[in-house]
Amino acid sequence: MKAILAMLLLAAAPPETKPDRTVSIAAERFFFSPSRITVKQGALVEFVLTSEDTEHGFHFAAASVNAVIPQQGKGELRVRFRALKKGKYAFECSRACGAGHTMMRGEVVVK
Ligand SMILES: [Cu+2]
Repeated sequence: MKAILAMLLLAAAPPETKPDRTVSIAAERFFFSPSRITVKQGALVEFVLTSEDTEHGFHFAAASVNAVIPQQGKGELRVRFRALKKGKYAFECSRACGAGHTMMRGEVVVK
């Protein structure tokens, strides 16, 4: 199963447009790898999130996204945004995945 979400850091990104940058992110108890992603201001970015174990969540408030990363082998979550504003934007796991769940976070840096 493949989920594609189009969303924004202020501006919507049409799903048919080819992203400027694609970043693969692995989720695993209890971290994202990489957990810090630097992107250029103005870039259309696509994250491809997969799990190395159980189901996780991907809550990225700046882009109004909160979606499920399927468990290992069950697919991926694709998330798109246009990085319009410079700054640091946090994301975190939003599915209770165990003892270290609240530590499972990262950030997007727009430069
Ligand atoms: Cu979690």
